[in-house]
Amino acid sequence: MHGKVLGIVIVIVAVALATTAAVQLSWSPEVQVTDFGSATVPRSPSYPAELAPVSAAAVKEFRIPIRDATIEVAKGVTYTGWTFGGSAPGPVVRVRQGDLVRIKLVNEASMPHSIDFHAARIPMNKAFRTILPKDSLSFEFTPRDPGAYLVHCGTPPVLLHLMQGMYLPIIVDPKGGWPVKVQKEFVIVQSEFYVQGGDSALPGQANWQRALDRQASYVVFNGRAFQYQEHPLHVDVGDRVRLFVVNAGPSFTSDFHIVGTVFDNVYPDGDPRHPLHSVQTWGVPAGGGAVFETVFDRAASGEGTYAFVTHAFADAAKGAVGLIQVGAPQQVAGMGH
Ligand SMILES: [Cu+2]
Repeated sequence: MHGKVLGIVIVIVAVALATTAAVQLSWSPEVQVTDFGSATVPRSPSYPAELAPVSAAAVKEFRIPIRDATIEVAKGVTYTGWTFGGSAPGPVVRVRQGDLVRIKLVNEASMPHSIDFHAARIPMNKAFRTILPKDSLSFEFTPRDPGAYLVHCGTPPVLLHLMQGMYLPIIVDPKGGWPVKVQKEFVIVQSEFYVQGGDSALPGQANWQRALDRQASYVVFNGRAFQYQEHPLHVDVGDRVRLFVVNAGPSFTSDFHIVGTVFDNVYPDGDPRHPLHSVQTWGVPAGGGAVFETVFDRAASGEGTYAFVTHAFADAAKGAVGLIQVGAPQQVAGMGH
């Protein structure tokens, strides 16, 4: 009798242990490690605006090297910049609300820098402090707020570090995913460059006075003037599209608009809990972000060419304009915008 009871207890305990082990195994957080030093953003033919879905790993680690780099800010115009990972903007950080995000910042450049994550709620003296060349800094945070956020160097003068190219976007997907299913997602980072001309003492370097005066040389999407006019984004007829627009500034607002359609949804700052509907143009402030959704319906905004712009047209004229090609339209050239 006793032996039988003991045997049953042992079996129950064994089953319980096995179940616990299996549960722990399936619940152990997968860690995704991304090194922005080895995965440099390809610049040719254009900064890759199309996004891959967020990974399911509950822990996401990013090694972000700070590097001096010569960047092309307009066709044939090079600029002596400072970057996260070798490009301006740097690579996209994409995570989910509730993930554990681990950052390792490594200063491989020639002067002190830092990193400021707008999506993080964390003491700035701890995570965003300036580190010297050859130094590194590690910190972690759990993003609580979904959206499209700016990441940038916050070392004074911040205007200088921003105009040099030190920014990248972070996208925080809502915990349960986005409420609207889309076929394609793109990231667009607007920024300005202030460049000393070929006749100056330091061609291709920062023009501090122009930056103070807000006299931008170029206003760009994803780091280079007019790149998506030459190399349009492509979607299929009928696609729903989500655009994550982040404005690095340093000083201008982006009046984001797509010529030929209306946004079904705009989420200011990118939080789907506060949607706006049927929006023509939405302002994204310097240091801000927003999420835009629209559909290229066959019956309405169907096959054809569409321009995305900042509707502040002095800035669009300096490079902040690109094209979306829907389907295979006859003509891409000859747009009025
Ligand atoms: Cu910096």
